[in-house]
Order: sequence, then structure tokens, then C-alpha cells
Amino acid sequence: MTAIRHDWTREEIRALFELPFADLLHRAQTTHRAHFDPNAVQVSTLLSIKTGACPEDCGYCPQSAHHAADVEREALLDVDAVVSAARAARDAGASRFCMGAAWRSPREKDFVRVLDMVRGVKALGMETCVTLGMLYGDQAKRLKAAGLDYYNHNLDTSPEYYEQIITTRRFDDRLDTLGRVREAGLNVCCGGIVGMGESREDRVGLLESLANLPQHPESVPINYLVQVAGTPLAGTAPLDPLEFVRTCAVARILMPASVVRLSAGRDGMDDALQALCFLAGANSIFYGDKLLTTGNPAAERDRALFERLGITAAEPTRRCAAPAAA
Ligand code: SAM
Ligand code: DTB
Ligand code: SF4
Repeated sequence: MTAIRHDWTREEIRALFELPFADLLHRAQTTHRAHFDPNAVQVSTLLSIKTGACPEDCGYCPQSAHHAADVEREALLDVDAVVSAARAARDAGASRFCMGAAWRSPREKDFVRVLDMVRGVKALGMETCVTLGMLYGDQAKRLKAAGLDYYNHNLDTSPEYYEQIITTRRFDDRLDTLGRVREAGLNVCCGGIVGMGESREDRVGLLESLANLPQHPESVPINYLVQVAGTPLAGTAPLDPLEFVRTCAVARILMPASVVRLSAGRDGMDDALQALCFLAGANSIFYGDKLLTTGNPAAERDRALFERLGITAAEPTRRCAAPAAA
């Protein structure tokens, strides 16, 4: 069993990225097998519960009101519509339902409706996840009391590159919300995006920030930028896909007991590239034809991929107790 550490240095992380590909994958796979059943992959389905017109200016995001992406705005959905979508996702095989809202932070009137959504989805026997932007006051505790299992809040990139991508909030604002989420006893889903024109050093810095949080996020989504016309990052030179695989592998090594999600960007990947990501230690995906506003592989394509690779859609069994904060 590899130790759970919170004191990774940039130098160490850089050295992992620089390993020959086969050595890096061997190390990631060894770590993966020490902590998890390597053939189980967790599946979550996403739903955008409030779409577009977001006041934040995240350069990657089609939902920002600052950009000209062609996204149909939609007000906060009704609770019944969300619970019906969750039931359909459960019946199609998803174990977790993630609800995303294009907000900087939730207003009280909307927040109480989200609490009802969480209660309704939880009552279906599914795990619940929401991503609502920054939380204040007792919001995290109220989400926990309503039955929320996970809160998604990504660091997205390195502290140094952050202001090249987002100017309407600071990296530290994200850390503050993550602290509130942890304090409320919620599981943390926190990762980032690669392929935004960042340097390898920025990928090192993102993973350093994640791995040195007081407690590792239980879920670590690694998104490959989905380039959407009208966003400032559309037209960015695409990142070498093998560098994406390396990022998954380094995340696995740094956070051995966390579930690493091969997140956005799968629609543009073939089966072989996804297989490499699973080999690198990714053990979770978004399942269903749509992410929030962009496409995801069709469910039947994912079922065929799992069949081809001998993967079971299941919560990857931890081979050790999830460690407490060091
Ligand atoms: N507004 C909330 C927030 O930003 O935390 C929740 C929704 S936001 C869409 C959730 C995450 O989606 C972002 O943190 C980002 O990591 C990811 N995301 C958004 N647009 C993306 C894109 N074009 N490609 C990859 N990931 C993206
Ligand atoms: C995460 O890390 N990726 C998901 C989820 N958490 C909320 C979102 C991906 C969004 C991709 C762009 C879109 O569909 O709008
Ligand atoms: Fe808004 Fe979230 Fe998109 Fe940023 S990532 S513009 S906060 S919806």
C-alpha cells in the first residue's frame, strides 16, 4: 500500500511527469492496484439544472455571459423534471447523479429548490452531487442535511495560471468554499482542466494544489478542455493526448486512494486513448449522451467500451480504508 502524502513538492511531481511513459504507467497501475479493484469504474450522470447567463468569465466555459457561445439559456429546472432525469439515469446504470448550475453562488430562493432536488434524487437510492459555485454561511451544512454526498468545485488550473483563465474570482475563493464543504462533512469532488494552453508546470501546479489539500478530494475529475466556439479558449492548440494520459497517471500516484475521473473531453477520444487513461488509473466517467451543454459518448458506446475492456460499472472497491487527514 502506498502512503497517503500531503507534502508533495513540485520537483517530485515534475519528475513523475518526466518519467518514460512506460515507467510512469507502470507506477500508476501499481498504485492503482494497491488501492482499488482495477476493473471497476464508477459512473455518474450529469444534468445542467440551470444553464447559461453565468456572471463569471471562465475562459473555457460556454455558459459565461461574458462570451458569445451559442448556448440556450434555461432557468432553474423544476424539482420533478430533475428527479425524473435522475430516475432515467439510475435505470440506465448510473450510481451517482450530478447536478450543475451556472451560478457564481446560489441565491436563497434557488438554493431551497436545489435542497429539494437533492432530497428527491437521494430518495431514488442514488448518490447525489451538486456543483453550484461558491458556498457561503451554512449552505454546505444544509446541503449535507438534505442528503448530499458530494460537492464538485474544481481548482481548474495552477494558482499562477488562474488569472489568465478567470478574472471574476480568485484561486483562494475556491479554497475557501472547499474548506466549507469539508467542514460540513461532505465528500469533495475537485479537479481541473488541461489543454487550456497552460504549460506542463501549470499541470504540475494544479496537481500539487490538489494533492496537498488537508485531505485529498474523494473524487478528482480531470477534464480535457472541450473547445466551444465563442469562448476565448476556442482555437487553443490541442494538448498532446499522451500528456493528458500522463496527467491522469500523476494524479493517481499523488492521490492513491481517490477516484480519478476521466471527465470532459471523452467524446473526442477513441477507445485506445480511453483505455490508456484507465490503465493510468482513471476509475470514473460521466455516463450519458450529454455533459452540461456539450456532448459525451452515447451510453451504448460506453457499454461497448466497458465490454471490450472487461470493465464493470461499479464503485471501485477500496483496498484500504480511505485515510483521514494526515
Ligand atoms: N458554476 C459552477 C462552477 O464553476 O463551479 C459549476 C458548474 S461549472 C460548468 C463546473 C466545471 O465544469 C468547471 O469547474 C470546469 O472545470 C468544467 N468545465 C466547464 N466548461 C468546460 C469545458 N469547456 N471543458 C472542460 N471542462 C469544463
Ligand atoms: C467536472 O469536473 N466536469 C463536469 C462536472 N465537473 C460539472 C462539467 C464538464 C462541462 C463540460 C462543458 C459543458 O458540457 O458545458
Ligand atoms: Fe459560470 Fe461555472 Fe461556467 Fe465559470 S465554469 S462561467 S462559474 S458555469
